[in-house]
Amino acid sequence: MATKRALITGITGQDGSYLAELLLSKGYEVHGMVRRSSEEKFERIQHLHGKIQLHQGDLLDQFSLAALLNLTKPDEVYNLAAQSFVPTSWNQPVLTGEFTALGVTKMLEAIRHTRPEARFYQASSSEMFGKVLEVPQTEDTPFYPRSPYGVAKAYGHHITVNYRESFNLFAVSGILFNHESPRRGLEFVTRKVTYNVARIKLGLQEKLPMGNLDAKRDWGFAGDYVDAMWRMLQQPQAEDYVVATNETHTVRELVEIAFARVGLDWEKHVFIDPAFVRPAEVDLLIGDPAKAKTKLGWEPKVRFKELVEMMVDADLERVKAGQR
Ligand code: NAP
Ligand code: F7E
Repeated sequence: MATKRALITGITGQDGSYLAELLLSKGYEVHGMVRRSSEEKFERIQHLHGKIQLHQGDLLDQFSLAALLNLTKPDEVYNLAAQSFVPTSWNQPVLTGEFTALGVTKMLEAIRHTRPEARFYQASSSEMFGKVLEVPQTEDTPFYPRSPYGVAKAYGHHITVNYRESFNLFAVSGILFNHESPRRGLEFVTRKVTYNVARIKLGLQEKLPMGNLDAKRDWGFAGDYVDAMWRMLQQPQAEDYVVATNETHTVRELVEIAFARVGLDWEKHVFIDPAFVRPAEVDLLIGDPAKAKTKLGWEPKVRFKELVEMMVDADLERVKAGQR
């Protein structure tokens, strides 16, 4: 069988790095789109150097997308690139809309005109459910986004469905709930906690400022979730799927488990700093992945406590080695 080719936007991000590993393990030729930067670090994919092919492009530049599709001729396109941090979306709502919403249309247009046979995955988000209208959330739960990021992702979801229905593209929207790993960005709550717990344990700092400890999330492991993305593109029909663990936990539980892992009492170190409280909150997320289980044969392998402990252990090693 001919080698399959995949193009990943956002390959330098958390999910991009795990997806690239997964596709390589399946024998794919993997191409990644990267933004031009004054310093190319690409830390998350350093270990894949020589195994993947990187090309410059930007979601804001329609022609760069079409050129990349012409050059790489992918069978599958995974659109993971986005401005993905919710608080930044209140400070830079227009930029968030350009990347996270209109960027999807730019990619879909590029596919439609240059590579219509490619299968397309759009990285949609549980943030679209926001002020939830149903518990647990399924593929049929209506959206009520609570941030410019959530609004932009809702646009990305709808335009993906619209291009599937209008132009018969194989385009799917994966509605993924929070997923984390030792490669998670330091500003997201799980990694913020595990990294700072490691620093506190090693005597490098004393206190940890936090926002809303009552918020509830359905947290899974990024390595499990990229497998669901791939499975969606192997189906006979393009459909949308919720990917979640069907468990919800508070930020407080996250903090408790992380500090307990290193034998510390979180209440001696954590304080609430209003700077980390959001203008509008998503209070409760819990997804129902029944469709993914039935149709994709997908189930999460790593559960919440194991995930948090894995991240604390990894951060302890990193901080001891003087790394971030
Ligand atoms: P991430 O670590 O923040 O990575 C985002 C990626 O997008 C980075 O590679 C970044 O490149 C790239 N990017 C941003 N703007 C771009 C632009 N204009 N042109 C080209 N590339 C651009 O995000 P993640 O956690 O891996 O998430 C992957 C995707 O899934 C995102 O779309 C996110 O919104 C969505 N999602 C994530 C979760 C989650 O819990 N992780 C849940 C649901 C949906 P640089 O390295 O150059 O910044
Ligand atoms: O916040 C609360 C905060 O920033 C989780 C992105 O991947 O998942 C992610 O979005 C919760 C929120 O992720 C702090 O208020 C408390 O309720 O880790 P987060 P997020 O906003 O859920 C979705 C599915 C995506 O699609 C996004 O791209 O934790 N929280 N105290 C805090 N959050 C942060 N960041 N920092 C705090 O100090």
